[in-house]
Order: sequence, then C-alpha cells, then structure tokens
Amino acid sequence: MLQGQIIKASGGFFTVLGESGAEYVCIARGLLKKERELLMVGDYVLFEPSATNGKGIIEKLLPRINLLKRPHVSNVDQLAVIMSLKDPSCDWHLVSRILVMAEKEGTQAFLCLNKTDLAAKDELEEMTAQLDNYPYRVFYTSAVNAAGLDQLKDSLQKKCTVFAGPSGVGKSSLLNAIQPGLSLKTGTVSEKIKRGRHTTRQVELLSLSSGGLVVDTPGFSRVDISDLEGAELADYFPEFEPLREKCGFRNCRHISEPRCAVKEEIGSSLNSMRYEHYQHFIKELDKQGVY
Ligand SMILES: Nc1nc2c(ncn2[C@@H]2O[C@H](COP(=O)(O)OP(=O)(O)O)[C@@H](O)[C@H]2O)c(=O)[nH]1
Ligand SMILES: [Mg+2]
Ligand SMILES: [Zn+2]
Repeated sequence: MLQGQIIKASGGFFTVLGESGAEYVCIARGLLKKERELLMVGDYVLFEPSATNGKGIIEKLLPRINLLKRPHVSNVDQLAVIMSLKDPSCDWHLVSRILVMAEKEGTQAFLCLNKTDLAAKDELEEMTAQLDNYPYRVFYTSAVNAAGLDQLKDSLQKKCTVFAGPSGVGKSSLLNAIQPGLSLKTGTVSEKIKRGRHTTRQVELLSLSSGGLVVDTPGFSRVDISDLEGAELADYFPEFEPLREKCGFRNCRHISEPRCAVKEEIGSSLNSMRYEHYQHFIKELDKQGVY
C-alpha cells in the first residue's frame, strides 16, 4: 500500500500524487460509500497501486489537518491573499475577511500585492506606510516585470498554498510567471464575464517543480463571516494575542472597555487599519445579534 494525496477529483475518479512523485488515477472501491462521498482534493490516502498501469484503489482516508470551505480543499498549509494595487485596487476589508477565515481554519497566511508595475513610486510609498506593523508577511510583485517573484516562489516551497482574492488581480498570471508550464487561463475582468464568470471549475492541486502545491481559485469578492461568534473574532486577529492579558477586563472585547491594552497600542505597535476592520466586523456581528 502507498500513501499519496488527492490532487484532482472528477466523476468518481481521484488523481493521487504518490510520494515518489508519480500520479495514479484511483477509484475508491476500498472505502465505505459514506467515506467515498467525503473524499476531497487535498486528502491524504492510502492506496493500492495496480501492478502495471498507473491506476489504483483508495483503501483509507487519513486524518485531515484542516478543511477549507472555499475552495473546498483539505490539508492547506497557507493562504496567499492576492490583491492588486491597481485595476482593481486593493480591497482591504476583503483582505482582513480572508485572513479571519485563514485563522479560523488554522492555516498560515501572507499577503501579496501584485501589479506593482502599475503604481507610481509615491503610491507605493503610501501603501507601505499604511502597512506599518502589519501582522502578516507582505510581498510586492508584478507578473509583468517579474518583481518579487523569487521571494513569492520561495514561500511556496514544500507547502500547499491556496491563492485567494478577487478576480482580475493576477493570481493565474503570477502562477504562470512562476511556472510557465502551468498555462493557466488569464484575462481581464470583461473577458472573463464574456467567457462566463460562473462556469464551474474543478479544484485542483497544481504541482510546482520547485516543490510545493498550489490551488488557483477563480476569485471571490465576498467572504461571509456571519457564522462567527463575536467573542471568537478577537482570536482571529493574532496581533491582539500578546496584549489580551493586559486588558483591564478578562472578557474585554477591545471596543469600549476602559483600560484596554489593545486600544492603547493602536497606531504604535498595532496597525490601525486592522483595528478598524476589527471594529467594523464586530459591528456587523452585533447587528445580527449573536454577540
Ligand atoms: N500590469 C499588470 N497586469 C497584470 C499583472 N498580473 C496580471 N495582470 C493582468 O491582469 C489581468 C487579470 O489577470 P489574471 O491572472 O487572469 O487574474 P486572476 O483572475 O486573479 O487570475 C490580465 O489581463 C493580466 O494580464 C501585473 O503584475 N501587472
Ligand atoms: Mg485566474
Ligand atoms: Zn481590550
């Protein structure tokens, strides 16, 4: 029996990437029907390869580290939040929403600001100033002039990374620039609308020659956080963690309480934009009455 990871699933067939790097097209005959229905891209499995033809039978599903809902994929190491500086401009609220989702699912994350070739020097400086004490790693890239691509490529090594962010920011272009053989479809937003924005595409783990797996997503511009409890939200702002103990109240929600250590640090050790997003999300959850 071999161990491998499902990189593609379609019509009852699962492409499994074995530890040797070979791919096997498997069926899941060895599993119970209920288990079979749960199998998804990203899953580690044990499978019995056939002696000759690169096929196999999945016999066992191994435990998952995590499970993302969107895209529907398991065992994700990190989320790369991709935004462009221009065309379209960066949606900071969406960045924080995706990061909240990453924290909730227990995956690491970083931010990648693409299309730096379109921004003037002073615009870039303005952006960097806004990112003072930003709690995630930030890459500045351009798929057009290859700026920052080596660092981005390094950060993908030996990990399974999901590229998340809105449509048109350059996710597929970046992946093509990192590995031209991928030949992912790219295009302007209007071209995509013509092509049919809602054509469903299968989730697939793409293997990088530098070692590592990536998931390209078609892009989404909304992330629903309404299933969160307000009390949970602060847990998903990791920069609050070291301060929490210093707040005057044990259950401080860092909004209007006196002697709040988080509020005292805004603009000094805490990034103010991130705190604004936190306030905004708390209000949103308050309105739903869950808090
Ligand atoms: N100027 C510039 N254009 C880019 C860059 N990256 C992508 N684009 C263009 O932006 C559009 C959308 O790119 P695409 O990769 O399809 O975005 P995706 O929807 O996030 O996958 C295409 O027309 C690309 O040529 C970049 O770094 N600079
Ligand atoms: Mg794309
Ligand atoms: Zn507080």
